[in-house]
Amino acid sequence: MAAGGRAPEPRVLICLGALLARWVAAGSGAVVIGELHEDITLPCGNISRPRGPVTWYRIDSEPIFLVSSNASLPPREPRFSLLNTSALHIGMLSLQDEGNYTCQETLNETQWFRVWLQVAGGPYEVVVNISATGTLPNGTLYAARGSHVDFTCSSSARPPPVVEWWFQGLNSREEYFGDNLTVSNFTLFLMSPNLQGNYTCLAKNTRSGRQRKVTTELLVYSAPPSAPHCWAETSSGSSALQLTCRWDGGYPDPDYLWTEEPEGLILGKSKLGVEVLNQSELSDGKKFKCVGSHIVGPQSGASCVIQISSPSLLSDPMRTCFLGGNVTLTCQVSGAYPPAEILWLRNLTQPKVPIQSNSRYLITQDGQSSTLTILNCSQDLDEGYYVCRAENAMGVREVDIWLSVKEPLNIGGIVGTIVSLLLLGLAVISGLTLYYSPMFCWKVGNTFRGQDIGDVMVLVDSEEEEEGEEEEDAVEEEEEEEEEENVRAELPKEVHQHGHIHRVTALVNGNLEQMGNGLQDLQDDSSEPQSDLVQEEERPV
Ligand SMILES: *[C@@H]1O[C@H](CO)[C@@H](O)[C@H](O)[C@H]1NC(C)=O
Ligand SMILES: *[C@@H]1O[C@H](CO)[C@@H](O)[C@H](O)[C@H]1NC(C)=O
Ligand SMILES: *[C@@H]1O[C@H](CO)[C@@H](O)[C@H](O)[C@H]1NC(C)=O
Ligand SMILES: *[C@@H]1O[C@H](CO)[C@@H](O)[C@H](O)[C@H]1NC(C)=O
Ligand SMILES: *[C@@H]1O[C@H](CO)[C@@H](O)[C@H](O)[C@H]1NC(C)=O
Ligand SMILES: *[C@@H]1O[C@H](CO)[C@@H](O)[C@H](O)[C@H]1NC(C)=O
Ligand SMILES: *[C@@H]1O[C@H](CO)[C@@H](O)[C@H](O)[C@H]1NC(C)=O
Ligand SMILES: *[C@@H]1O[C@H](CO)[C@@H](O)[C@H](O)[C@H]1NC(C)=O
Ligand SMILES: *[C@@H]1O[C@H](CO)[C@@H](O)[C@H](O)[C@H]1NC(C)=O
Ligand SMILES: *[C@@H]1O[C@H](CO)[C@@H](O)[C@H](O)[C@H]1NC(C)=O
Ligand SMILES: *[C@@H]1O[C@H](CO)[C@@H](O)[C@H](O)[C@H]1NC(C)=O
Ligand SMILES: *[C@H]1O[C@H](CO)[C@@H](O)[C@H](O)[C@H]1NC(C)=O
Repeated sequence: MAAGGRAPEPRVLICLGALLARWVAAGSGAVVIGELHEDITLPCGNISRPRGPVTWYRIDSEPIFLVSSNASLPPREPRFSLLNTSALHIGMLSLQDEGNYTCQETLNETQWFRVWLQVAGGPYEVVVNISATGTLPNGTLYAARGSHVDFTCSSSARPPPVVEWWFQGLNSREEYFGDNLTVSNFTLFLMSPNLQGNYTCLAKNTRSGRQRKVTTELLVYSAPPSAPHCWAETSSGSSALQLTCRWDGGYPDPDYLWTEEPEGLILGKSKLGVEVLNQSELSDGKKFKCVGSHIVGPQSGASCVIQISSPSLLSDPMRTCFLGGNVTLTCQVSGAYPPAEILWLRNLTQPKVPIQSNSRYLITQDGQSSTLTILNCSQDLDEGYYVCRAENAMGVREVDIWLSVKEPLNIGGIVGTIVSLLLLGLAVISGLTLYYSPMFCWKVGNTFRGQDIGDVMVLVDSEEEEEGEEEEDAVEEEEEEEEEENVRAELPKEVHQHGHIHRVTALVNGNLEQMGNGLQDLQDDSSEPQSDLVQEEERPV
């Protein structure tokens, strides 16, 4: 078939060659871009008038006949055909089809039209590699905050494609990422939350304008910056204990695991970090550990431990109030975890009802220390037992405090102080004299005793009303306690008490604390402040 068709070629081609030279010099001609493996149609000029006979050639080193409107000349290959009697249609473009083509139209005179066919391919597969920290189960990538991430993107195309990266963060417009990227690889150092978003690698065929892109979502995760902290609290309205663990500041939220120590018994695993234990699961001194784990945090997680314990109470066993005065009872809770609720109760007609702050009572609490101030003490109403009660999920403790109400003494604190100071001076002098000349002093002492000062009352009172007013009947000691460093003023007053005769000795060195202890020694057999562990009742003298 080809032999018949190609017979006229040499002749035609000679003049074709001459025409081409002219025509190429003129520089006219259209460019048509075809897509690899697809069909393409090359027009023979852009004339819309009725066409004359048309013949198509390919211009290589020498022109090659392709197809003609003369039906007696068969096309070179079945891929070539004439469309609308003038245009060249090529099926299944291959790279070899790229080149210059020309069509010859014969009317009154022969016309030539040149077409430059360019073949474009791709971009084909876009290969993206983001060297992030890891991949989530759903395929999303994540990187740790502060880490550095490499982005590479490659694709192939004919001609070689332009490859560029685009970035879209949350609620922001897509931006060209790094507008100086001549290469498709780049690295982001120090990933930060605002770099979280969708990264798109776009490969573009410069010839065909075809694009292909791959979008990858990259999350920027960060572990909480500080250690977790945990605490226990009594659930409101119930006796259950709520354990809470917080490890904030990370993204996403961490997971929490509560275990009972030291066995490591698992209580629960959650995103909330809260576990509720009912009272049957609790015992004094038990330890619980919370381990927070974060996807980009330390491998072993971060933990905190709490130990629950029942309250202990510390309080003065007894207090005294002047009639019409005020007195403050203090109750100190220690060792309670979770913190105890502290209540004051009056062991009288309504033993179960807690005392509320009102015009007569003032309750203040500072941390685990509570004070009850009784205003305007009255003997009938206020004297008696007060109960301080501390309760947490681990247990309840109570301590009784005895309040006695007394008539106020008439001597003011200033007078007392002055007298005390005078006596102190006197005592020092006496002491010195005694030291240097005991005999002389003995005489002086006798003289002194002879004088009528029996009704001088020594008070070391004033600042601490509760101790001062008790010394009158309480500061009594056996006379000869040599090791005591206190300087004493001996008073000749003899007091009958408990059926014994005591010499009243007033301590005048101002050591109130020591004196206070001495007082208590005498008042009762217990010199310690009463604690909840001391079960026996303190009774007033
Ligand atoms: C078609 O081609 C044949 C063979 O080359 C030729 O003899 C004939 O004259 C042509 N017809 C026209 C109309 O050009
Ligand atoms: C072929 O001709 C028809 C009618 O003349 C026209 O509609 C069509 O667009 C033409 N096709 C090409 C490829 O030029
Ligand atoms: C096609 O012709 C143009 C000039 O018009 C030339 O620059 C180009 O290289 C030619 N293409 C081929 C494949 O020969
Ligand atoms: C071609 O010839 C026809 C008559 O045969 C004439 O009418 C027409 O103008 C001519 N065209 C050109 C471009 O010379
Ligand atoms: C991605 O890049 C990293 C290093 O840059 C390399 O270790 C890894 O094998 C690459 N992954 C793929 C799928 O090419
Ligand atoms: C994958 O999971 C992460 C975390 O659960 C989520 O933030 C992200 O939106 C998910 N991505 C897709 C594509 O579902
Ligand atoms: C970009 O990364 C790819 C894949 O890792 C690599 O083949 C290519 O050479 C890199 N290009 C440049 C310019 O670094
Ligand atoms: C842009 O890239 C070129 C070559 O990669 C480099 O020489 C030039 O310094 C870069 N400019 C900026 C502003 O980064
Ligand atoms: C990233 O793309 C996914 C899927 O198109 C979309 O759900 C997500 O919201 C995008 N993320 C951002 C930060 O735009
Ligand atoms: C008792 O306390 C109340 C209220 O603080 C105060 O007004 C009152 O003066 C106090 N009474 C005495 C005797 O200190
Ligand atoms: C009240 O006090 C008495 C004895 O002082 C004691 O036996 C009793 O348990 C107390 N009641 C309360 C509720 O504290
Ligand atoms: C096609 O026609 C237009 C006007 O119709 C003309 O400007 C142009 O030069 C013609 N040739 C080509 C190759 O487009």
